Amino acid sequence: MDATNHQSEESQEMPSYTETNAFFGSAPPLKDEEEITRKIQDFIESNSLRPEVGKFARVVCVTSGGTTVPLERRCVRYIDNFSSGHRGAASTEYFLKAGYSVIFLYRRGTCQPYCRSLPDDPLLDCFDISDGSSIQVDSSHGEAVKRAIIAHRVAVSGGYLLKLPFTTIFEYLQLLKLIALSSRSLGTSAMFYLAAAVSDFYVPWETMTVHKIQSGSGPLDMRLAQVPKMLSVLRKEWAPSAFCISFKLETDSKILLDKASMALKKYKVHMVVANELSTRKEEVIVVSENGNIVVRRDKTQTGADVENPLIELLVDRHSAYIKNLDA
Ligand code: PAZ
Repeated sequence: MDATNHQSEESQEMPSYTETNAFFGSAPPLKDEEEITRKIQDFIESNSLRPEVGKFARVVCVTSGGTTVPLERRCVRYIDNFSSGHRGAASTEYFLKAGYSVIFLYRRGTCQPYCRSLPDDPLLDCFDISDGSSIQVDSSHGEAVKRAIIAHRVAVSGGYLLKLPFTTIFEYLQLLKLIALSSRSLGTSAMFYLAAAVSDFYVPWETMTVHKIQSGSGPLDMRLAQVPKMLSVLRKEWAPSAFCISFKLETDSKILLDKASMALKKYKVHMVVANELSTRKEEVIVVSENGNIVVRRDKTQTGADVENPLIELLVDRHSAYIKNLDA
C-alpha cells in the first residue's frame, strides 16, 4: 500500500492492548460471526479427533489474497493490496496432499484450490450447449474440470478443507483471530501460513465518512492510521504453540533479506518466506534462525511450481518442531 509511514515498521514493539482493542472495538462486526465461529470450532474439533491420524492431526490456516481498506462506510472506493491468491491456492493443494486439514482464509474473487489449471472464466470457457438444451464440458477442458471437481469435493465433503472469504482488513483480522483462538486446542499441530498481503494502514471505522467521497471539493487529504502488528499478537497471545510462517514481499531485491530477517526477530515467527514480486513464481528464500534456504521451481518439469518444494520443506520443519516440543 502506498502511504506515508511515520514510524519504521521494524522500530515498533508489540501493539499495546489499547491499540489492538481500538482496532477490533471500532471494526464493523463480522457478518454471521456466530455461524462462522461454530464452523471453525467444528472443523478443528473433528480434525483433531481424526482416529486415522491420531495425535498428530495437523491443521494449517492458509491466508491468501490481499485485504482492502475501505475509504467510505458505504464503500465505493478502497485501497487494495496486490495478490492474485495463486500462492495460497497452490499451497492449500500441497498441504492437503501432505495430509493436513486446511482452513483457507481467502480474498473473495481470488484464485481457488484446484482451479489453477482452468481458464479465467471457467463457466463460459469450459462449458457448451451443443444441442441447444443440455450443458456439456468442452472436450479440451474435460480432464481439468473433472480433476478439479473430484479433488475439491473429496477435500470439502471429507471435512479436510474449510474455506472462509474476506474482503476488508477488518474482516481478515477478525477471522484470523477467531481461527487462532480456536486452534489453541491443537497446540503444536497447528500451523499458520500467512501468504495474504495485509494492509499496513487503514481508516478507522469511527472516523470514516458514511457516503461516497465527493470529488468537487478538490484534492483529497486523508490520514491513515497504522494497523496494529497482529502477527506479534498471534504469536504471543492467540496461538503461542502453533508453528508460524509469515511472508515478506519486496520489489527491491537489495532490501528483501534484511527485511525478512528483521521480521523473523521482531515477530518471533518460526520462518519467513522472502519473495520478490517479479520472481515470486520461480524462487523464494526461507529465512529462519538456522539460516536461509533457497527454494526453486523445478524448471525441467512442465507445470512444476515453487509451492511444491516449499510445502515439502515446511511440512518437514513442522514435524521437527512437533517432535522437539512434544518430546
Ligand atoms: O498471491 P500471489 O501468488 O499473486 O502472490 C503471493 C504473495 C507475493 C502475495 C505472497 O507470496 C506474499 O509475499 N505475501 C505477503 C505480502 C506482504 O509482504 O505483505
